[in-house]
Amino acid sequence: MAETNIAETVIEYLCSQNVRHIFGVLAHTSFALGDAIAKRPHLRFINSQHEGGAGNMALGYARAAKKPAVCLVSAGGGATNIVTAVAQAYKESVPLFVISSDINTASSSKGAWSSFHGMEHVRLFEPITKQSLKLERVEEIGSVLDSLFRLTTRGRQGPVFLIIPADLQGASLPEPLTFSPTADPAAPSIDSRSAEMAVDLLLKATAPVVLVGTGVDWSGAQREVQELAELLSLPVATSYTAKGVFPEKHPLALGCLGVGGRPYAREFFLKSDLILALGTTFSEGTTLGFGHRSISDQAKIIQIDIDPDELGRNYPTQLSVQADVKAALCAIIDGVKSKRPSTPDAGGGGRVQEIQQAKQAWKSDLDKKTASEGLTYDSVLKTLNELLTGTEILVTSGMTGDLLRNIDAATPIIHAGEFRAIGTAFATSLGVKLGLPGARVVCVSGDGSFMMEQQELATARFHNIPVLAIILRNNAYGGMKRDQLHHYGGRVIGTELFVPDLARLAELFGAKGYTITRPEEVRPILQKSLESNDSVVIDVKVDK
Ligand SMILES: Cc1ncc(C[n+]2csc(CCOP(=O)(O)OP(=O)(O)O)c2C)c(N)n1
Ligand SMILES: [Mg+2]
Repeated sequence: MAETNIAETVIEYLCSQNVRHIFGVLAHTSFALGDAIAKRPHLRFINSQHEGGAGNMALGYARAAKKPAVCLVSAGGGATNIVTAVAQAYKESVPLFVISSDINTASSSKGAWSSFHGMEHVRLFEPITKQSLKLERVEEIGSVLDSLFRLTTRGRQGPVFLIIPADLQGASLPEPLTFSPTADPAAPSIDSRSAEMAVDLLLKATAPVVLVGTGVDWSGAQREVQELAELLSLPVATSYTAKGVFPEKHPLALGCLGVGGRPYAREFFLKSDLILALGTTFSEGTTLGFGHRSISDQAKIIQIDIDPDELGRNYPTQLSVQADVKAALCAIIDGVKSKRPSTPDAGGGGRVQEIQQAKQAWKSDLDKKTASEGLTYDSVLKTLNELLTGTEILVTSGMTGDLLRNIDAATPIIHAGEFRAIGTAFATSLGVKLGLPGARVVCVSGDGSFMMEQQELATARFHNIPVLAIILRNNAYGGMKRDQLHHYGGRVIGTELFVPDLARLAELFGAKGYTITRPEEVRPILQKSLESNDSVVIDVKVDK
């Protein structure tokens, strides 16, 4: 068999795992890896303008395609530039395989101070990855690749980091390794005693509710959540990060709980006597600070999560189940059906009605507010909500995510979650579009956030990745400026911005650009932009 080298082996391994996109920026130290990509036309190398953009694209791609995404960066600044995205992936449990080149072994042995790009890469990535490794010996390559790639999706998902010295990339292997596909392990399910207990608790409760996290999305359990909710008329809220994982137009949907939520979701949770928590961490945002502002101290909790470490971590549970959410729900649904054959729940109509009334009251307050306030975040998002057809994928970042409470999300909204990094939405939306090419992907971003990543318009153009970006411009880090004015004697520092004409900027990058300055322009411009599949940037000059 023909001799091969490490770089070829790495890329061949990725192909064997059905990787089709690699996001990153090349350097001299990674040319051998780049060349191995170049030889495989079915692989797309998406070179971003900054490694942070590549990381965010990979995050979006992994969330949209529901599989690990791969990044390729280079020693020194290339690797440090992707740190924010990797930290976010770690916090939000997104599977990323980050490969970096390292300098030659001989140079790194001289110490970080003496060599180009020298630094302690492995240690830098250790606290923000499931595993951070340097390839030290050629013979290790097969097992290192396979164990790291699998680690991204086993148990609680997350990123891994592998650094390969430039000289080792070219080192030869006497013959190519073969990678046989390994069967994924069966999803851990619920034991019959726990399933029975969950069913009993659900049937005995007088006001049970469901809390859905991103674990439901990853496990593909949306249909099961809906079925159980409908069987027992359970109101369903999601965490902030999982907005849209339970479709928000469903009659039992409460939207998000806590940050980014509508007030009525909290009321249902505070009145509940049982919370069925699915793939969610009871985070600071969801619980409004881990106390009892959104989680009743009277409620019993059934918590189901793939990660045993999460069970009971923030609130004591009545029943903790380490299982895949989908597998567990299937067993619980069967149990409910066998104990309660006369479904659907007779009293359920009442709860639906209660939700609908609360929702209506909230919406009419919003209507009044938006009618009197001119061109605002709320009015733009309200119109966007009316125009969405239910198939679009929305992407946002930072605090802008809180403001999406006006959107009735039909599909999961992809955003920085409670990591809340700004400067991430646009690049993330490009990754989402690559993961779901048939969808209209809509990025909603503040102007300050967009200015941190506007250069990725070049990536969209170069690689022909059309998304719609709606930029809400107030020439400021608006939320922060408001809080400075409020709490610091009216003094403002570092929160006012120069933002160029974004429609013209978009045109320079080959996209369509529109500017909105009056409320009546919002609907027609959003409508035609949603209906097209072009790269579009809309610069909305909000009044406040
Ligand atoms: C990477 C990063 N840097 C800083 C922050 C702190 N921060 C939170 S919101 C924000 C400003 C957001 O401004 P903009 O996108 O214009 O939205 P606006 O508040 O005006 O709606 C900043 C700097 C952050 N969340 N992430
Ligand atoms: Mg702003």
